[in-house]
Amino acid sequence: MLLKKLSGLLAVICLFFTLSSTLTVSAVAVETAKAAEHTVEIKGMEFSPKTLTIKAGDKVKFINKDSAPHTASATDGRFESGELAEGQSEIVTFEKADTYAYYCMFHPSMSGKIIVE
Ligand SMILES: [Cu+2]
Repeated sequence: MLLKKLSGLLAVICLFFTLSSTLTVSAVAVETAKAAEHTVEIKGMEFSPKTLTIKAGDKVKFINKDSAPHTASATDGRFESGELAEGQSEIVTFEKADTYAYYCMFHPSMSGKIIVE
């Protein structure tokens, strides 16, 4: 009788540990799959960092910290921030691995690159 009770308790404990380890594993998987968000500052008529390497699916936030308006515009048109006044930002998601060159429409000598791996 006692043995029966004990084995029942043991089964419950085993089930608990199985469930909790499963939950832990899935939580880690979700964490890893979560896309990262990076920031490119537009400051002093430059994109910083000028070259940024990210993973496919990651987001990049372009934020203008100059008093002059700027844009982050892909040279081939694949993304476009639109005009960003001081303090404004635009978030772009990069789904496909490739190299994306961009510049500022108002100041074409300002250029940068996003490398998506
Ligand atoms: Cu500009």
